[in-house]
Order: sequence, then C-alpha cells, then structure tokens
Amino acid sequence: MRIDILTLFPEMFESPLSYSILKRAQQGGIVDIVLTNIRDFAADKYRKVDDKPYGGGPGMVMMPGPIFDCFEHVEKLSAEKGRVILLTPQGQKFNQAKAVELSKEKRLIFISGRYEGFDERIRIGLGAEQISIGDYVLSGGELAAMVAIDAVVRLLPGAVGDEDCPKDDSFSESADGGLEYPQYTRPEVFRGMKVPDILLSGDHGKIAEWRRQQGLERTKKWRPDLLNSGKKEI
Ligand code: 6GU
Repeated sequence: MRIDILTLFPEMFESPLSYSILKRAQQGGIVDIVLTNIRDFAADKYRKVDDKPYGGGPGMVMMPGPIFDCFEHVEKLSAEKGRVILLTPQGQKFNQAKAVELSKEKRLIFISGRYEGFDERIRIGLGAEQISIGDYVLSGGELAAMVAIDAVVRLLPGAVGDEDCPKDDSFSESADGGLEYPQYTRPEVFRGMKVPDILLSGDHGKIAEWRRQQGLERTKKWRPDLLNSGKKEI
C-alpha cells in the first residue's frame, strides 16, 4: 500500500512513524508512506495557506489553491489513483470496519488541515470522503490521520507478527464486533490475584468458549452500545 499525507506539519508524523509496527511495515516494504508539506504549494512569498471566512466569523479557513496544487503534485507521484480522505470532525466516525475497508486499498491520500476547517470546494473538487476519529475537537487533523493510519497499517498482511496478531482484537470479526476477552500472563499468582484455572487447563475447546463468554459479558457491561448496533451477536 502507498499512503500519501498532505499536511502543514510533516514533522508531527515522524515520531509515530518511526516505532514498532509502523516502522517495521515501512522497512519491510509493506507500506510506503510519503509526507508532503502543503505550505510548499502556497502561491505568495509569505507562504500563506489560510484566510478569513467569507461571511465573517472567527478563525481562519484553509484556502483551496495550495491544497489543490499540492494534491495535483502528489497524485502524479504514483500511477495508482487512490482514495482521498479529509480529516475533519464533520466526517463519518472512524471504526474498525472502516480500518478493514481502507486496508484493502492500494493507495490512500490523507489531507489533514488546521484552523477552522477547509474551504468547502476542497471536499467537493477533490471528491474526498471525510473521516473523524470521535466526537471531540482536535487542534488539527494530524493526530487523527496518525490514528487512522496506525489502525489501517497493522491490518496489512505481514505487518503484525504472530506475537500480536490482530485476529482476536476487540471489534474484530472473531470478537463479533465486541470487546476482547481478558488476558493473563505470568506470574500465576500476583498480589493474591490468581489466573483463572481454565486458562491453565490445556483444554483449548473450553478455553475458546470461556473467552467468547467473557468477551460477551464485558461488552454487555462496558460497551452495551456495541451489542445492538448490528455488530456483536447475542
Ligand atoms: Cl479528523 N480533526 C479534528 N480537527 N478534530 C477531530 C477529528 C479530526 N476527529 C475528531 N476530532
């Protein structure tokens, strides 16, 4: 997969992309992530990328010119067309199903903005879909882009080793879209709290059933909203 990121702050992405799964996936050729600075496509000598909103109101709005020029430059860097994604609190809420869907694409182009938002002609003109990571407002789309990219890349074949396989994760198909079962590791007794006997029994059938039941109970207790959303089966 190729991922392009159009941003005013490419440096913000460097650290998250330099560790663990995201780092290994890039080194292993599973994903190619390319950062492009929108400000390099500003038209004037002050490198201006935002302006006051028509009709008045607070804050500044991302101008269409620099983003269109940046996009048209980036688009040509690969023959693959790619899906264009604007990060904005007005977008469709990102979830595991969306991560799975995006992980099947050959190319994703993320555009993260700042200020009060994007000039509407950016969304329309670029045919972009919009993604939000939750119902709260961030200072910009960069952290949201990183969240989405992390969730997508770890699903790419070969990105995650057997030691932290995403198969049984919370929200995954094997968890019926609900929460994952409780996990334990050594020691067998820690500060008086014992690992459930069943996990030491070696009976894989019983362990699988116990885990399914535990996942269901935790979902009922902590995330009942997942139960009747067409995700988790009860
Ligand atoms: Cl994608 N952007 C901003 N600025 N705030 C958000 C968001 C995105 N998703 C949730 N809050």
